[in-house]
Amino acid sequence: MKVKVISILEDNYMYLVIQEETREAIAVDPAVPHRLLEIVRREGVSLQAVLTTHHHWDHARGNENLAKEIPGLKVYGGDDRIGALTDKVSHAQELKFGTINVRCLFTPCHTSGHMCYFMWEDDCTDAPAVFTGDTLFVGGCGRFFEGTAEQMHKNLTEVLGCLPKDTKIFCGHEYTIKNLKFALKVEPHNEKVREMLCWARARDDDDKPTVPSTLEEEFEYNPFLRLSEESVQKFTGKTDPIEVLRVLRKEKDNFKKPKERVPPHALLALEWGLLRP
Ligand code: GBP
Ligand code: ZN
Repeated sequence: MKVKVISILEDNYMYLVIQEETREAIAVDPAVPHRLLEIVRREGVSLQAVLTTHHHWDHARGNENLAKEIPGLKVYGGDDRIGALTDKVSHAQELKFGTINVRCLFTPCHTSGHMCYFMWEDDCTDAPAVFTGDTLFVGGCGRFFEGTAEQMHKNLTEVLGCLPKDTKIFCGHEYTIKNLKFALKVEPHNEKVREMLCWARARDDDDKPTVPSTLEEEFEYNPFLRLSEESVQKFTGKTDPIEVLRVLRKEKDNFKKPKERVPPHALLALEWGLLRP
């Protein structure tokens, strides 16, 4: 099972999962269909199905056009607001595409019908993968547009947090640098956060994605998965994990990169070459 990471729009990802022997493929959140079809053609694969994590336009808006282009295409999702939906799925439902298995994981909160998709291949020792849409990001989590801290807590601890530690995380957006800057504010002494931020900046310089990470890695630097850590509790002033999560999300909603204020005399010194930028 090969996963092609395709960067689209401002900071979204869509994915093409390829079954290498049969050359069959599944798309996740193909919001820019012509780019997907170009890659489908180039790879010489046949598209079997679309999995949609949630109804937001930057994830689901490609479905109608794809369905027109490929008659009979199956479009899976957990929300009636998803365009061209043919098969509504529910929690723990399993789908099979050749040797690829998909377990649908209901993760309501970012939207009330959000689904994540856990995938593994028969007779294959590769690590499994999970497509987390806007529920879990590398270093962060999605906004609570249509749900509560209680729901997100369940999503992060019971649904996603219990997957095998080596599960590869493929999320819906490239927010890693922003997320880790916030993570560093929460845990200024967490060396893993610093290391990861440095790595994410280097990836960005090379125009390379930071996905996939693994669940094991996320537990080391993602504050939203570290609700019982003393440092995270201290930052939020709470100890109950749901309250810790509620405060973390509120803080992240209001988190902006502080403007760099260069005092006027420093600007002059910079201009005269007396200071290094
Ligand atoms: C940024 O950080 O880049 N522009 C800001 C915030 C997912 S996209 C962008 C933002 O709010 N992104 C959403 C999110 O959950 N971010 C996590 C975080 O900020 O920590 N979306 O495109 C968003 O879901 C959308 C589309 C939203 C349609 C509502 C509707 Br309706
Ligand atoms: Zn969204």
